[in-house]
Amino acid sequence: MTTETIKIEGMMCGHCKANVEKSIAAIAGVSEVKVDLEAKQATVTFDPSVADLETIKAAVADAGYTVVA
Ligand SMILES: [Cu+2]
Repeated sequence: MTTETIKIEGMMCGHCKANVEKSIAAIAGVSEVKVDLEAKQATVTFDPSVADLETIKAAVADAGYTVVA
């Protein structure tokens, strides 16, 4: 398992937070996701042999938010 933190712009409220969490949690290989609305970041724990950071970032973008790092 590996844990990565990604910075996300565009999350305004608890609904956005839930949206991002749901989108990331739906990816195969992701075991845990925590979104911090105030810090504008998501901390994701995943199995790197199944999921990768690019897939996770793409899911955030697909949900309508901007990955900045
Ligand atoms: Cu919102």
